[in-house]
Amino acid sequence: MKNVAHILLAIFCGIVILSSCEKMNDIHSDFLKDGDIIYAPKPLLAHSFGGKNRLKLKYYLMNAVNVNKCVVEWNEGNSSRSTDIAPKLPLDSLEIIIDGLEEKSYIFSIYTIDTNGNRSVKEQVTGSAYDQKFQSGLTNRPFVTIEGGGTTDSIVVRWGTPAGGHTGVELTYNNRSGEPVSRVVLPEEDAIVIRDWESEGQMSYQSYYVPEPMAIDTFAANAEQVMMPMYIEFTGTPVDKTNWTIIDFSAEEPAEGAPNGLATAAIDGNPATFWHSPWNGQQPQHPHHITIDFGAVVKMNAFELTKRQGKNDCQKRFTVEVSLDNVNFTSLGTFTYEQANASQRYQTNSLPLVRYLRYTALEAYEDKFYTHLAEFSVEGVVAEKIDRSAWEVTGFSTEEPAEGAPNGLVTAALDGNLGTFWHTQWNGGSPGYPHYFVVDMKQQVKILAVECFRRQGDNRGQSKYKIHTSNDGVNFTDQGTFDFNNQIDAGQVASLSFMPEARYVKYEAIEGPNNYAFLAEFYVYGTTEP
Ligand SMILES: [Ca+2]
Ligand SMILES: [Ca+2]
Repeated sequence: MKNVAHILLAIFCGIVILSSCEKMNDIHSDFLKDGDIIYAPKPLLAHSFGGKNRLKLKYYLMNAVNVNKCVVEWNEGNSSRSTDIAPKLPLDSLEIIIDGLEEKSYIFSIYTIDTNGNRSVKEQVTGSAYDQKFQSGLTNRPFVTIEGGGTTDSIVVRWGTPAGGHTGVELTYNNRSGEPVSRVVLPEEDAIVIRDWESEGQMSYQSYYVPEPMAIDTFAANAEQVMMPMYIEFTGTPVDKTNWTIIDFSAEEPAEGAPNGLATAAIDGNPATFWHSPWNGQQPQHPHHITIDFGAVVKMNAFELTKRQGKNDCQKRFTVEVSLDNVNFTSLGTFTYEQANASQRYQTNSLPLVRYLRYTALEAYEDKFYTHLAEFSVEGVVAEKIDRSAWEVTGFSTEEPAEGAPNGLVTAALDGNLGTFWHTQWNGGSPGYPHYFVVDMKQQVKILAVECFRRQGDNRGQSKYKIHTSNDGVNFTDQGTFDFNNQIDAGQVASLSFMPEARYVKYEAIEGPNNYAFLAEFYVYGTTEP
């Protein structure tokens, strides 16, 4: 648009200049009354638009009576092209494509010829044609991540900052019916949501560029491939709120008569009661927040808000952040509530494992300073901490009871006592990584997560581990590699993307600052319901 505006402005200026030129031409004509040389109207405001082995020249003609040809010369006059034209009066814009050009810059001379054979003065313009040299410098817009994949319906593909001249990324992948799908990510978008994809299929992506802002051709970087995540059917159900507690809130207002107004009224399961931020006396502005402790770890696939009944000045924009430790929160995004809806459900783009959830109202309808909310609800699967009493250790790399059993034994990582730990051998030999143990849980568990505690107060242990699962104790499937912060005592929960159903779990420490590994406690979270 900007360029169009520029050109229009240029034409306008051109016309102004031209009008004064016309007067000059009149004087000129007087001089040439006896007719030595008569010039045809000169091409004006010539522009070049680059392309692939070609370019487009655009120019204007004013009052070009009798003009019927345009000639373009380049390569110092060694190449030329003549075109028949019939310019409209009084002003016309004309275009000519010059093709068959090798990749370089050119100087073009453009002139017209009229029906009497009079030529115009030449207009010069520079332009470039592009080919392999430009093409070979192109790289794809950086692909950052694919998030999600355990949900029934969506993943988010994120993209880095595009290089100059980028016009979009084209994605192609198959949907679950095996049909090819093509999507475009525009330069101003940094993420795209995909809702139907073939499990572990290939996605091909290719970035497009123009060599100059108004180029007539687009060039593509070489296509690259990335594997799409597994598609997993995940059916969450409404999570029971009986054990939920509000552990933090910005403020509440019981002036209408508690429980109304209290933060707890937003999770009491009763749509008729509501949390309300203060309005009686103090009138704090947005944001307003509540933090909920589910009292359990939940694999969450959706959440739902119910507005205060019968009110139109409800929440308009809000954020939801989730956490496993009430310290580190991850944002699920900023959402909009449709004013007309009594309640509204939002599906998450990934399946976060959540113990603590912070809801923050950012803005209300009708520009109200306050917020109110009847209910916050969640859908997902509650991950129970699997009972370890029947567990049996069926294998391990090494263990080291030299500090006095049970310390050092694998079973010390499963005894519920943070003071005891499994330790790999250090007495009479200190084998290096990897170190592992295998437990038989004695039942089928759909595993959602594991939780590990380091040997308390000791930062010399492993910093990375893998989880493998098996149904027969022989054939194991790699469920991923996880970072482990060996600087903290607190439990660290790692979510398993693919939610395997398994009886055997293998913990494998793969990296650390020393040869040995140790672990105070190891828990599995999941569900044993079919
Ligand atoms: Ca309520
Ligand atoms: Ca222990």
